[in-house]
Amino acid sequence: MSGGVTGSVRAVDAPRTRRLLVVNGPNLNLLGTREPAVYGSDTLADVERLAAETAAAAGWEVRYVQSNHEGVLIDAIQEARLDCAAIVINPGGLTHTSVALRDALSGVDLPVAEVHISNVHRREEFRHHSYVSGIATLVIAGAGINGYRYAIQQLISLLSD
Ligand code: CA2
Repeated sequence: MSGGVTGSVRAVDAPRTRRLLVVNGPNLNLLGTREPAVYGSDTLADVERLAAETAAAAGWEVRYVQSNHEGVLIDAIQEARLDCAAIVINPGGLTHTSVALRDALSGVDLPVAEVHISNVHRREEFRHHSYVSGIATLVIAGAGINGYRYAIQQLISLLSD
């Protein structure tokens, strides 16, 4: 036994990486192709470009994942624990249904920004509840794709203090 201090190697010994994971959930690959009145005309590629440019302006980088499969999103979130400092997530419809996604986000112990392109509180009742909001550091809804920009700026600001 070395008798040394034990604990979280990442938190205690490793410098925080300047990388964010940007997660987009089910059906967000369809952005810009349908329902422009609700979600605007920007595509997922536009969202990813905006995220990369916003992060780069502060000297950070982003990794993206979009999937229509809950398990793929959960795997990406778990992996982020190793080399990301925070997570920006638009969980899509899983926002309103998924305890498993919430548990994954909660389990990685990173700051989480929940983003919705539309103002979910002006929409159907079933969109008013989020399983993610209760564990999120911040929540942005109704700012269009600029919500991703604001979320990234705020997370970087929090992590730079
Ligand atoms: O406003 C948001 O960003 C949402 O997270 C989008 C989800 C919806 O279930 C949430 O209540 C609010 C839906 C994503 C589906 O996106 C589409 C985009 C274009 C066409 C069809 C679906």
